[in-house]
Amino acid sequence: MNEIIVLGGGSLGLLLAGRLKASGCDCKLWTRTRVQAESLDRHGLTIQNESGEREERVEIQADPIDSAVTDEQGIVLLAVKQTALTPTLLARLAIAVPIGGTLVLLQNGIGHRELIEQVLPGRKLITAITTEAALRIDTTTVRHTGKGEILLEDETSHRLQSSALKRLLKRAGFSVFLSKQLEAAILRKLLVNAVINPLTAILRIRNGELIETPARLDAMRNLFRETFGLLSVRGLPGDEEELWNAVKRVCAATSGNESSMLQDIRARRETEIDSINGAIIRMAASQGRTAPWNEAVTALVKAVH
Ligand code: KPL
Repeated sequence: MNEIIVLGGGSLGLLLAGRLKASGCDCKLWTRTRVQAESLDRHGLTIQNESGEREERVEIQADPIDSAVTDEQGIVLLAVKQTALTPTLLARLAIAVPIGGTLVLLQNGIGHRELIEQVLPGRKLITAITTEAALRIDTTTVRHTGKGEILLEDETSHRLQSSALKRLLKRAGFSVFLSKQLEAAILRKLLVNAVINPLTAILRIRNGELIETPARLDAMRNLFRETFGLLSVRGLPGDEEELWNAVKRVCAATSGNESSMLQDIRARRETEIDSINGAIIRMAASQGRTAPWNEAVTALVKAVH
């Protein structure tokens, strides 16, 4: 039996750990601070439904990452942003997760897998993507603001781990799929995040408000066009019009949500701008091109912070 651990007490971490625990899974949470682990031990973890009217409370074992450790069978879901993958955290993870252990990478953007491969050699890495939406209300409470999907990389050598995790996540109520084409899904999610996140953060609006006026749609279309062009050279499959409609559909489907970047700005946390639009700017440079729209939104997100 694999031990399931969620690293990160942010919105996604609390949601995953809370739902897994509520479904009977023997799941633990590793937090970055001792204070959060103590309040989870004291108050339990509360999951609210979309409107916040109904809530469910679970008891969960929470340990600060500083004193955490698992064995080779452990499956650790890294539910922290790329910005949290600091040398200190990675050094702690190298102690907490032995060679042979499994790490599931749930970060937005690109570039984190290469970093983890380098500093945590010998661990089984499963890249994952999720479109679940959640909002952290406080250190022990999360609201599930939108139902999405979880895609887990289907790699033959880690199939036992990904299938076990898929089964547990499904039992916890998530829609989970194993995918051999994760690279395409990663680039598609990067496109969505590169367009919606910085614009909603700069304008301080909900996702649905981005498609409400022609001027906002115009800015969105320009940023989309530039990003789509660069990502297609990198291997993003799909037709421009089809993907443009898909980005607008995400705004409509998550219309009441604040993007994670806007949530970070409001909470005065570091944003993921460098791993999303920054990654696009670096991709442009590697193609011998520039990315003026991505450069502008990157500068503005940093300026409004
Ligand atoms: O992934 C998201 C995010 O906020 O990071 C979207 C899809 C934009 C939903 O808010």
